[in-house]
Amino acid sequence: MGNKGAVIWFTGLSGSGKSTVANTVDHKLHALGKKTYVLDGDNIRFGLNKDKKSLIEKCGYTEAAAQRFGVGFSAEDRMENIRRIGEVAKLFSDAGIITLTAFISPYRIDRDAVRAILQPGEFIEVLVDADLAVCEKRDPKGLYKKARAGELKGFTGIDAPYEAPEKPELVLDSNNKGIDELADDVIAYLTKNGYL
Ligand code: GGZ
Repeated sequence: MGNKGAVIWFTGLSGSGKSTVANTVDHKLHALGKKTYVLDGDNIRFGLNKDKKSLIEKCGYTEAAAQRFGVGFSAEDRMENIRRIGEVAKLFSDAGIITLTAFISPYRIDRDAVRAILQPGEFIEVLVDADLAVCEKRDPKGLYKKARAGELKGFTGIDAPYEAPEKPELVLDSNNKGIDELADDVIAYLTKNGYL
C-alpha cells in the first residue's frame, strides 16, 4: 500500500496497554521510515474533546455551551468522543499518515461508525485483550480502586460496559505478552497484509 494512510484503532479496557503499545508501534514504524501519528487521551481529551469544566475554566465557555460541547464519560459523551476522533483519524489517514488511536471506545456501534466512514482496509481494529482482573491489578492511576470504592461512577468494566469487537482485524494477548512483543505482532500484521 506504499505511502497510503491507515487507521490502527486500538480498543480495550483501561490499563490494557493500548497507549503504550500504540506508542511502541509508532516508534517502530517511524524507524521504518513511515509517517505516523498517535491520537490518545493526552492529546484529545486535553484538547479537542475537553471536559465541561475545562471548557468553562480554560476556554471561557458559558455553563450552557460547556454542557453542549464538553465531553465526559456518559455513553452519549463517549459516542461523541469517538465520532470526533474517527473524523480526525480520517483526515490524518487521507494525508497519508498511519494513524494510531488508543481509546477504550467501549461501544461496538461507535467503533463500527468509524469503520464505516473509512475505505475498506483503511480501518484496522486491534483488540488489546487483557482480563479485567489483570487491568485492575495493574491499576496504574488507581482509578479501578476509586471505581470499586464508588468514588468514580461509570467506570468501564466496573459499572459501565465494555463491548469487545466481534471480528477485530487483530487480537493482542496483553494477559501474557509484554509490550514489545505485542507491538511486533502489530508490525507483523501490517507486513503480512501489505501495509508496509
Ligand atoms: C473509563 C475513565 C473514566 C471512566 C476517567 N471510564 O487509564 P486511563 O484513565 O488513562 O484511560 C482511561 C481514559 C479513558 O478515556 P477514553 O477517551 O479512552 O474513553 S472512551 O473511549 O470510553 O471515550 C481512564 C480515564 O480516561 N477515565 N474516567 N468513567 N475511563
